[in-house]
Amino acid sequence: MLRGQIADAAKVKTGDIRKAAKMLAASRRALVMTGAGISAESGIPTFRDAQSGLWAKYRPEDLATPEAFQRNPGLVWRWYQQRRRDLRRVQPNAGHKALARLAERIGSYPLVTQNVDDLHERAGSERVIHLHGELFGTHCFECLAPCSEEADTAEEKDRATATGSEAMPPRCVHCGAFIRPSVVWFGEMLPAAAWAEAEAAAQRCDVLLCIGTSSLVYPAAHLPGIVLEAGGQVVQVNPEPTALDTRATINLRGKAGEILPALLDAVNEQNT
Ligand code: BJW
Ligand code: ZN
Repeated sequence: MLRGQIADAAKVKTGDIRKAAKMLAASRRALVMTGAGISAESGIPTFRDAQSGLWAKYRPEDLATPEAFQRNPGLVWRWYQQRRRDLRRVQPNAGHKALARLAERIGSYPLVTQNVDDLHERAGSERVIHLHGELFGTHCFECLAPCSEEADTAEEKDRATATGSEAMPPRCVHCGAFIRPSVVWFGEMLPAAAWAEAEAAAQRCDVLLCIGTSSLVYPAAHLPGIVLEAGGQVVQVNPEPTALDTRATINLRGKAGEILPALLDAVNEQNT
């Protein structure tokens, strides 16, 4: 099984998978960090992929800012509504599932994700820390009050979008300002508790498995450096070169949905 999967995981050296598996099996405090790449094989485009359809003329970087929301709240809201609809239609992939099963093999570990989707949770991972918020959450742009009634209202707005009429975000019941998605936009602070937990986990971890991120967005991109400076090792999984390549202890070049099941098998072999 392992040999077959490794053969499928093109370009990856069997030795590197075994070495990474040995590190993980021996680790006392592992940490996993994920980016958009892990959800790509579920059909969620990565952040820096070209957008398609209605959104092809916009760059995500130009929609994911407080300024964009203030300038055109309807446009930004509709983009997030579309992404919510897309997320409801997709399923966790082999990469998400392998990470959930890895916890059964090496013991529970924190899983820090930059993703706003819920695919890790749906795959069964338990200690998920969302650095950049969650797509299904909403709160007031002005008074920050959480909005729990968003879902129904949102469905109405979806219908409005489908029929071509202008959909605007719902209004806050407390102050009347627009409701926004509970995600972290450029220039905004990360949720303090999530960042503190991620930073502390990086400082004490002995192996970081870093999957599917371009390592371009800070402060998340600082986490591998924190691990290395504290004496830990970093295993990266990515089909493309990234900003982390030269510092990673091992680079497993390939798709998460292929590499992670092979890595899980190799960890199982270590344990038997
Ligand atoms: C596969 C695969 C497969 C494909 N398997 N892999 C200089 C230093 C430090 C900070 C800054 C700086 N200059 C500017 C900043 C600030 C800024 C920043 O980092 N900018 C950089 C672009 C330079 N950061 C911030 O603003 C952050 N806040 C902050 O710093 O607060 C302090 C502050 C306050 C005020 C002023 C200044 C500072 C907040 C960052 C929030 C990021 N938010 C987003 C949007 C979330 C909501 C939404 O989804 O709409 O988060 S941006 C976007 O990028 C999203 C992602 O979580 C994040 C990271 O992207 P990720 O996951 O790496 O995705 P991609 O697309 O980049 O890469 C995908 C990877 O997958 C690729 O490598 C593929 O090869 C790979 N892949 N298929 C495995 N099958
Ligand atoms: Zn409000």
